[in-house]
Amino acid sequence: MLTDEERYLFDLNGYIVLENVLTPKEVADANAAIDCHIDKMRVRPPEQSLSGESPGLKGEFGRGEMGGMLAWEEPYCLPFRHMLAHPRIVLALNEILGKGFRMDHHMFLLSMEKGAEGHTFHGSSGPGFDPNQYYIWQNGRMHNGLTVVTFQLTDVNPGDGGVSVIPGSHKSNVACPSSIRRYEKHQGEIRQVVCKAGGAVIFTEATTHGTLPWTADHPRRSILTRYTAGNMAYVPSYDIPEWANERERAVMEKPYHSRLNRPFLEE
Ligand SMILES: O=C(O)CCC(=O)C(=O)O
Repeated sequence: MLTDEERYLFDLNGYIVLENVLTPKEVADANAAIDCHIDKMRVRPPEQSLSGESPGLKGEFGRGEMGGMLAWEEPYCLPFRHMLAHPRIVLALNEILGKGFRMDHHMFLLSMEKGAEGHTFHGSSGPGFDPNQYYIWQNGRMHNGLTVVTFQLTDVNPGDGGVSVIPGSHKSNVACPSSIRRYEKHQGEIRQVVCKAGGAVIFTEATTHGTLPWTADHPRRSILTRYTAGNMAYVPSYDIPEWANERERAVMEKPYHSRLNRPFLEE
């Protein structure tokens, strides 16, 4: 369950920030594991730029990306497996997505050094209905499609850049104009999501969101996992890896109806 404040803010804005989800040691362990695998990081080349050549989003180089951490050798995988089905995240997703929610896209690290480019704004709010990415309030509860959980492994302070949203846009009925998606007009409507290391940002993909170029001296390190409701898949589903324990298996189940003995986590 969300707290009353979290439910109100998620419904109002299309995202919430949970503080202190990870302990400082858990953050340090995750960062140390990344440091040990840093050779696997791939910086997006210019031909795969995400800035759309927008002057406000352009950078000197692309963002860094790295996947596969759930399958790293022990102990390096452990901080990430802990994030996958973290009790606090389970509580929140049981309400946002419903019990039996599943990991849809694999977990990955999004890293940005000072000067890294941003990402044009996108999301599935209006005017058509996107059956994979939506926000609906019906029968006294919310229903969401694809939903992102981002653990911050370094501080995201005001003005640093990083993930940014148009609050309330998950309920918009009108397509977001290109000038706003490209951060060329009405920049004041865009809110950079501030969050200390160890906190987690949860947003529905229906919310118009993007990335502002990174300006801080310290790198951005965010662990992104996209979850969806237990009956749904955005990307083709994958086989459950052998290393998964019962808890991890529950969030990696294939998509099917919850009535068919689908496992679910309480917290
Ligand atoms: O900077 C972020 O965390 C947002 C990234 C994003 O929206 C994307 O990769 O599609």
